[in-house]
Amino acid sequence: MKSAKRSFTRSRKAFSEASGYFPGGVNSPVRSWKSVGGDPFFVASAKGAELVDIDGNRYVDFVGSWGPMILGHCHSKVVSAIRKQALNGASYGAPTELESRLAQKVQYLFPSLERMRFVSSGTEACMHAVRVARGFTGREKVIKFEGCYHGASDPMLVKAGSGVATFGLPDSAGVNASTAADTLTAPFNDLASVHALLAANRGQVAAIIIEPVVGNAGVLIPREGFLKSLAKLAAETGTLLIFDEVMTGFRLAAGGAQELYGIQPDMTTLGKILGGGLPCAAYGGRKEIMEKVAPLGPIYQAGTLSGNPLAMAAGLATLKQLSEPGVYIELDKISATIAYHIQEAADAAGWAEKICLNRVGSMFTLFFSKGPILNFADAKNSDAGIYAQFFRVMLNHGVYLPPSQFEAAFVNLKMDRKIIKRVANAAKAAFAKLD
Ligand code: KE4
Repeated sequence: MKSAKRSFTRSRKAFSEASGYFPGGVNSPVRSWKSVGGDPFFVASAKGAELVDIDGNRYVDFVGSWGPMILGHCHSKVVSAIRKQALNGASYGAPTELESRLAQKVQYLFPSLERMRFVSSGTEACMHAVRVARGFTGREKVIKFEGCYHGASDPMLVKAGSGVATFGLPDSAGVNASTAADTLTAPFNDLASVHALLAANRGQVAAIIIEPVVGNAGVLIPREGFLKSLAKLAAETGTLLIFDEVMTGFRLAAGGAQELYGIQPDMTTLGKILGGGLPCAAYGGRKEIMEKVAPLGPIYQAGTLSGNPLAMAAGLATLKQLSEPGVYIELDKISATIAYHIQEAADAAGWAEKICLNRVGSMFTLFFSKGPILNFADAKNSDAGIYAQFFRVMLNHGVYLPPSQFEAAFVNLKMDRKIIKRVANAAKAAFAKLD
């Protein structure tokens, strides 16, 4: 199927102008398309499953603002909720009942969140959750997993040092070695390495923070029993377990990965879908932990726009739609059908043995590497160059995949049969073109 010739003239012009304001012309690095090459398109509008760029090109959107747009873009109920609240004011910096209404919904879906705080980004949520864990336990170290991303706060921008007992190393310029030293890193799905880190740092680890299903290495799926054993190990060592569900919350199930895998973490972070596309995130956990947070306790955390009324209204409208019966069955059906067509296109073009598609519910990653892909080291063996080629051809056929091999693609409820057919045809054309 031939792809219509696409023009990117206006986007190119906009990108060059933006480069005069923002580093790399963008307000978040992954939007620059650096890892797939070429200049990013600039968006004019979005509706349902589609984005339209400023040159008038339409795309089936598998990025969905990196997760929030699970209902599809411009859902009428979300738009009217935002519009209605906007007429009553955008922000007050004072308590509103809207915050309690959203918290009530969140607590119903995530019973582990006995107390919570709304903040404005997943970075803030994870940063504060780690500080609260340290303040509550009086311990200084934190364990994270290679390939997991918990936002851009210093303690989280750390990569594995060599060997078990050695310290974390900064994963970004500007992160002090002394800060990085307190963040230890283990391979995902590797319980023995967590055991070893805890043994080598006995009584010093405040928390283990994990994406229960990883989205930021591409999708990595927890081995059977891994999360349960991790929770047991954390409890046995007085280490708090923090589920970073910024991406998986309200995505994998109404109650996120903790509902799907039946695990009660000590603390949870949420974001993305929680705000229905507006800036909203949350952190929280057991009452005895959260009662250490100011103004009740000595751990400080604050935010001008925390619990912003517009975001509360958008979040409430979004979660209301997600509470409809059968929504997650429908999402999984759409996602499974899309995955089937991608796999079928790969098989038909002789790529069956050279790809691995990791999927949990409505998030998936197509790795250009033979599976299984169980951790970040496996993921890094993928051919990012071929992924970039695949991305480009799919784009020219009107399908916008994440512009990085190490991101998750997100399915939304507006991906109907016509949309799925477009994706299937684009995948056939793309695999046929790969060298
Ligand atoms: P934000 O600060 O970007 O709202 O959230 C940070 C964060 C925390 N935890 C998880 C599991 C996350 O996925 C994220 C953010 N995800 C990336 C996409 N992989 C956001 C996109 C971007 O950085 O532009």
